[in-house]
Amino acid sequence: MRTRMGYVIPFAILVTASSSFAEPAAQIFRVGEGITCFVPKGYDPQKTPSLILEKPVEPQGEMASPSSLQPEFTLVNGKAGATIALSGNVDLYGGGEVMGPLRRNGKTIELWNTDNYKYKLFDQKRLYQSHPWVLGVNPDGTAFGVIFDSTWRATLATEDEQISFQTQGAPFRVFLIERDSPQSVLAGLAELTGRMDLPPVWTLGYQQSRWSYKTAEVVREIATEFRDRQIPCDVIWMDIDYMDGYRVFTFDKNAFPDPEGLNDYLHDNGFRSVWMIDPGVKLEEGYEVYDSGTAKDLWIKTADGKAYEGPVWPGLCVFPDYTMPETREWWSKLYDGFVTLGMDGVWNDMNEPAVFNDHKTMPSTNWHRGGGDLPAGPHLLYHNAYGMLMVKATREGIMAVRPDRRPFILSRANLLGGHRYAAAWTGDNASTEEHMKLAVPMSLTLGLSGQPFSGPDLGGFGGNCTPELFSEWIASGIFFPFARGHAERGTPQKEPWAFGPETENTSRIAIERRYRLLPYIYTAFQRASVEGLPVMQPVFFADIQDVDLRAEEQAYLVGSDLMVIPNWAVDPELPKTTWPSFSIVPADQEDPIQADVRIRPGAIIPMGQVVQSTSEPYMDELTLVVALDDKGRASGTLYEDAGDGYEYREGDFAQLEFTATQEGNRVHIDYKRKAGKRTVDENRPLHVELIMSDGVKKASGRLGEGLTVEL
Ligand code: MIG
Repeated sequence: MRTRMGYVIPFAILVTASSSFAEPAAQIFRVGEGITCFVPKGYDPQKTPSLILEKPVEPQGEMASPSSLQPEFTLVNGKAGATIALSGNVDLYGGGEVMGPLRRNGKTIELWNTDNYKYKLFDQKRLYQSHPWVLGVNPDGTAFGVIFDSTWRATLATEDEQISFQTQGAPFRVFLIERDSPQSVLAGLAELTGRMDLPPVWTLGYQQSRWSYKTAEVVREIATEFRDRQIPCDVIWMDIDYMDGYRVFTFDKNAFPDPEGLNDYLHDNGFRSVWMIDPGVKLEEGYEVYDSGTAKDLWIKTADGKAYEGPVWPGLCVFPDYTMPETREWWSKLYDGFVTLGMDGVWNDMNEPAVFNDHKTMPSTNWHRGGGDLPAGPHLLYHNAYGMLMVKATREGIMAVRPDRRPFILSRANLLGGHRYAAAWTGDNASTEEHMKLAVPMSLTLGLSGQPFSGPDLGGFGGNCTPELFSEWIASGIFFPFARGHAERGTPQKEPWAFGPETENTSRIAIERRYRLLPYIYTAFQRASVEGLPVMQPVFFADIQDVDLRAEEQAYLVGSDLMVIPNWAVDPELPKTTWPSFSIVPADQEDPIQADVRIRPGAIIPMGQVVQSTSEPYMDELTLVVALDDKGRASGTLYEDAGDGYEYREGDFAQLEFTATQEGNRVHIDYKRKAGKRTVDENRPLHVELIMSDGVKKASGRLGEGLTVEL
């Protein structure tokens, strides 16, 4: 450790002559490969605890070689900030859940988790989640990332000349990751903030939600409709109306008299269920959740020490103080007796926390008591971490009840690093073309900010959706990591069949395409869970030196080998090497609304069969889509395991590597196991579809035999 005061201060004084002061870090040390930690004077973990990092960092000596990127720290009236001067043409990304373009140069956002209905409020500068993180990509493809390790309310400005982060709280550390590509910077982000656990495979199927399917009977009808119409679907979602007067962990006795029976019915028909739980607890004596939390004194307090009360759906509510370990433990235990009724997943909504008032949340002066590693502090400090602490406790609760299954939690609010606990949907969008298009950079940016598992309400939440819009949205959005249709109460039905036969047909084809691609998508998730890379990736990842691709935000990649070009894309900027299109299900050729799906030259994409849900075997037959590179070679990976549970951690998985090699007029396809002990059925039928410029060459055989395609 050493200080850098000596030579940086004169510079700092020069550029900030008019403001009070800006100074370099008091301590600078290395914490990983290409990762530097900058600690300002006055940093105190008791004032700015780290909730973003997965675990404390250990100094590993001095910074390797002094970087040109040096944060300068300010502290004005107790409010800490940091700026990093940039030189050269850096393309900036990140900031998590944001409105607007993928490329963030010239943008300012506010980090203050906000219930932002139809993204209309607060000048569109704040949404439901906070990611104090910037990714910078240099013209040559080398890259850097910056974590501003603070949850205090803040503003993040990403200008061409500098990045600045201004908080309303105490000094904080800055982590700088400098590596040779944006992909390796994101791997570095995951080294600091952790990796997403591998989700159960059913969460990668299509999911149907509405606020609300109001009775168990309606839920059964929706499920039946999917099966009757042969539209694949894995999950039906239960929104707040299943509860008794919006009291969390209760059921409306008339509408949902037998939740366990409903779950059984859904399971028998190949569906899973996800049920909503909000943080606000109805203030009502005699209500078990209120009484037990009150007895233990677990509610957030006002500045003068009373339990804070604010209105949400159930009427006046109190709010669990998740900064307290005893609150998290109590909250976790509430899920016992809940998920034991057969809930497969939990949906945590309203956890900004949202309160029905002009500020959309509780006063910043409210008081959290902390405990364990967390100091006591005002809501101004903990607001942005509230959703994350809630879903952490939710996750622990579900795992305690059902340790053999992988939990699934969807959260509206979250914080950088919160992908460790929950997936994200992008809140209350509207059924507009603008929001359909905006969803691409929004989920891409979440992926570039460490959250691999996200997606919008397909078809749009608020307002009416036209048949044309729904068709375009499901056709282009079905390949997002999280693929769920949802709709606001009071809007017309938005299930795939609600718009007439043409839209139903387009929806079915789109959803079938996703199901055929599940082996590839699951492999991409597995890779994300190990390497920390996003599942949905920007097109510029395909060629990080091609600066023409840096702002492309209509087309997107899934994993590194598959590109999706929405039918509505206008002049998308594509890689200079042409990626060939391919057909996923026969019907996609006759439907112009389907997205153009392409494969990277040199890649092999594994596909399965169309099934109605992942509860059916969907990989009994394998199809390999192959595109040779200019050397006549291709390769690809398939990861498979039980699809749920943790036995894969003991080796019950198979990671297969496929290769294609051209020799004269023949292309040989081979496979070998790269890792894992799971038995692979070598008798499994194997089909190859080799995409050549003069058409698709096909061959079939058995997995164990290897195949040769004649050109
Ligand atoms: O104040 O539970 O974003 O998906 O349907 C609205 C009802 C509360 C907001 C969520 C939305 C959900 C709705 N919730």
